[in-house]
Amino acid sequence: QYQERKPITVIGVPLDLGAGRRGVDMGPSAIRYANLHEKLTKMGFDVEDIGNLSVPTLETYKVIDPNLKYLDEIVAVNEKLAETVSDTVEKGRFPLVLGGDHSIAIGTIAGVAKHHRKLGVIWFDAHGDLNTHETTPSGNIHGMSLAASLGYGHEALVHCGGYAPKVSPENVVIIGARELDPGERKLIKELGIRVFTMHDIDRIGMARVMEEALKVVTDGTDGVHLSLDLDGLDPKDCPGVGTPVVGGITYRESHLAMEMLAEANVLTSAEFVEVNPILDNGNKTAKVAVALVGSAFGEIVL
Ligand code: NNH
Ligand code: MN
Ligand code: MN
Ligand code: MN
Repeated sequence: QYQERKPITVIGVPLDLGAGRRGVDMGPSAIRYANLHEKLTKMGFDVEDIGNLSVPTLETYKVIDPNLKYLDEIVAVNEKLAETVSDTVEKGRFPLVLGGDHSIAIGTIAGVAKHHRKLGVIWFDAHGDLNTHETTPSGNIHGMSLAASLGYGHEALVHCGGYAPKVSPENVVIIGARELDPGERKLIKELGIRVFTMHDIDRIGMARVMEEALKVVTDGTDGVHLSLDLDGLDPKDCPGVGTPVVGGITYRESHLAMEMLAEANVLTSAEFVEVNPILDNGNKTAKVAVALVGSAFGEIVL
C-alpha cells in the first residue's frame, strides 16, 4: 500500500539563530507532540528518533556581523548536522530533519549531497532563501540557505561539509514563492532557476506544477531532497511561522504536492522547518507538518 519503505531516522535541530523572531527552536518538540512517530510507525515504517542536536542559546552569543547574524554558531550546528545526515544516509536510512529555522538546510543538504552528487532539490517556501551577506535585507541566515547550497555567499556557509557547491541550479525548483528580494530575483535570472510562484500555481494548478517540478528534480539526478518551509503554506493553515506571507499554498494543494512526490517515489531526504509554536494557534502548524510528512511518505485514504 505504501511506497518502498526505507527505515527513517528523525533528527531534530532546535536552532533559532538564523531567524529574525524567536520560537522556531521549539519546532522539533511541537512536531513530535503532533505524533510524528506514531504516524510513521502506524504506516509501517521502521523509525528511529535520535533526538535533537545540541544547539547554542541566543543569550550566550552576540551578533558580530549584522549582515551574517550568529554566523559562527550557525556554521558549527550545520557542520554537525551535515555529519549526522551523512552518517544516516551511509546506514541506508532516510534522514527526516525537523527544524529549526531554514538555515539548517545548509547542513542537511551538505550531508545528503555527499552521497547524492547530482541531487535534485524541491524548495517549498514563500521565499527564495537566495540572499547572500551582500544582498540580505535582514542579516538572517535562514534567508541565505539555498544560495549557500548553490555556492553563493559567505565561504563558511558555502563550504559547509568541506566541499562546494552541493547542488546545481538546473536541478533546483522553488514552489510557492511570493516574496522575493531584489538580489534574489537577480540570482534566479542569472542562474535560470525554475520558480513556480503563487501566480503559476493559480494559473496551471498544483498538479501541473508538480509534474513540471518533478521533471526538473529527476532529470539526470541521483536523489531528491524536499526542503519544506511551513511558511510556503497560507498563514490561515499555518499561522505558526515567523514570516507569514498572505496568499499561500492551501492545505489541499500542499497535500497534493506531497502525494505526487510519494507516487513518484523519488525522495531520498526531507526537512520540515520554521514551525514556530509561540506564534501558532494551538499546535496547528505542527499538525499540518505531520500530516504533510504522512502524505510525502505515501499515506493514502483508500
Ligand atoms: N527574504 C528575507 C530575508 O532574507 C526573509 C527570509 N525569511 C524566510 N525565508 N522565512 O524562508 O531575510
Ligand atoms: Mn561518515
Ligand atoms: Mn525558507
Ligand atoms: Mn520562508
